[in-house]
Amino acid sequence: RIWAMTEHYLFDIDGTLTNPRQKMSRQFTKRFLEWMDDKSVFLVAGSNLEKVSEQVPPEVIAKCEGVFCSMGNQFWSGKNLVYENEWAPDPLLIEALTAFQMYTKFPIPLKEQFGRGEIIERRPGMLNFTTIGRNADTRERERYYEWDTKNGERKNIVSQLEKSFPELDFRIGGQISIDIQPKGHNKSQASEWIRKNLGGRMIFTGDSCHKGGNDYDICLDIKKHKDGEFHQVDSPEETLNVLGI
Ligand code: M1P
Repeated sequence: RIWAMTEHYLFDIDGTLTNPRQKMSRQFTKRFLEWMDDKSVFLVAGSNLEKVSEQVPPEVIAKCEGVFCSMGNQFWSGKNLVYENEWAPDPLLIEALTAFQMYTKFPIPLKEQFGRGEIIERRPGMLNFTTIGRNADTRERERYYEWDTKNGERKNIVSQLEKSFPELDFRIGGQISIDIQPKGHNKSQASEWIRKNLGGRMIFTGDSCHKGGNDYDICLDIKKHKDGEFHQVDSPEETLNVLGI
């Protein structure tokens, strides 16, 4: 089926098909599943397959032609692992990230200082870093996001790290974290793979298409090759509007 398609729809997940780190809503799932009939659909996630499977219902994943995970560093077609990139981060990077976490100015109440989970999540070909811990709940995520928007912690961390590690890409993806990977190993790996292996037009939808966002590189790649279009959205509801459903 996939080979006969001339148009491929590519979607980011958090903030595009679901609210950040939440499950796809029932209403969204129903409308999206109907729309997917006879379309070639790919997911292009910043997070790993485990998280994608927590958020996206199995019936939606089953209807996709493929799932690019971990910023396009791993690609699944059904149960087949098509490719996976490996990367061993420099210990100096880990040290630098640990220091940023120690000196964060984000106010965390004393009683909440433990149990927020790891600050560095290693994924195939990349890592994800957050000063507040990956287990932060929705309320804390929102509190951090608001604080970070005003205080620019993540932007500041990125600009310092870019100077020390010019061989790496640092992208602000969701509400609390930064995706880090070797230069070029970003979401544009998905559009490159489709171009090389399938051809046709690509229509990408994501919530972080601005410069520095983790959807930026795939948008730039499609623009450069003039083989598709992209849509910046701010919520799953806006995605439905873009699709006209
Ligand atoms: O898909 C967008 C981002 O979602 C999460 O970001 P955050 O935890 O900051 O909201 C992460 O999985 C991140 O890797 C991903 O890019």
